[in-house]
Amino acid sequence: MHSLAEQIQKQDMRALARAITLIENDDQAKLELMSDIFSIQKKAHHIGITGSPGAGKSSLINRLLTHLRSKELTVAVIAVDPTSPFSGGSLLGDRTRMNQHFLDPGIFIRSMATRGSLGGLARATKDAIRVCDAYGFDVILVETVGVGQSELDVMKVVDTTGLVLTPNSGDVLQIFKAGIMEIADLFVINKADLPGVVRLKATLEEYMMIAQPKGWHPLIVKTISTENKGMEELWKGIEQHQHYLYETKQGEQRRAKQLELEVYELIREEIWRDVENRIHSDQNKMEQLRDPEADPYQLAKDWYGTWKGDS
Ligand SMILES: Nc1nc2c(ncn2[C@@H]2O[C@H](COP(=O)(O)OP(=O)(O)OP(=O)(O)O)[C@@H](O)[C@H]2O)c(=O)[nH]1
Ligand SMILES: [Mg+2]
Repeated sequence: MHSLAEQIQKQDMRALARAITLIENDDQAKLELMSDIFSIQKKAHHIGITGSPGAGKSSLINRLLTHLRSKELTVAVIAVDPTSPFSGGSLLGDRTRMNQHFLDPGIFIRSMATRGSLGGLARATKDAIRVCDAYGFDVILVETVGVGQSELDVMKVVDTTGLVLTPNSGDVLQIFKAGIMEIADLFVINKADLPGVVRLKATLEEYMMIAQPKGWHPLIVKTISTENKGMEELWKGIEQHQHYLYETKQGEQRRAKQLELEVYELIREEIWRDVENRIHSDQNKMEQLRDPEADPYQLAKDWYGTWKGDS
């Protein structure tokens, strides 16, 4: 077994941090590490917390951490930063907000960014979750700003997704348009100390009436992170969803589906690399591409046809 995986299993936090750096950099050593990680038994529930910038995700997670520690649960937090790996902005913010937890051996907090590649962020997050799970945490929380496709993809790798909304922010319309509503298992109305809570709740209920979700009906919970209110309700809601996933076997199905998509994605990338290599190393094809009259449909069809014959 890879020595890093062994150290992780022995709950060496520095090894865990190093492993996540390998994942983040998409280092070659990652493949060996991950194949060992797969053989380690895992048990954690994977929870995503998403929402608009400034909705209070980090503040909420900070309070939830305290709550979970009071129940003697160990927790890993992965804050996914889709922006430049050099900005470090959210890392600093999260560090100050979650500072009090840094010395607690039952808590691991890590910001993560990647340098792109197709679906890179979601895959890196999934692998980071896996190593945290192999370490033995009870709960793994993933924070990401819910604004674009890559963040949406990140939320598809967890078991339960909490969508953080704030009253009177116009969030709902934006989020609705971006197709983020559908991924929510829980709607968390944070900043419930501000006016507009009743209206936001009514809007969400209306949304559910129209959307008519089959099976699980997303719960609505109210929280005030700044006053540490609503954490027990939030955790109960998450547990309820966890219970539902288990009882209905939806959890297994969800993870199987995630795995399937992950395999497709990896195959797609392999094929893509292969295709690019073939084209770039073929003078004749490169020549054809220089013809301004070239028909891209025909070229794609012809080339793909010859390769299909190859295999
Ligand atoms: N009034 C009020 N303010 C809150 C509440 N929760 C968080 N805030 C404030 O909202 C601001 C943003 O909080 P963060 O926790 O950084 O929000 P975030 O969603 O993690 O932000 P990004 O990571 O930048 O997207 C901070 O100034 C918090 O103090 C709340 O329940 N009520
Ligand atoms: Mg944050």
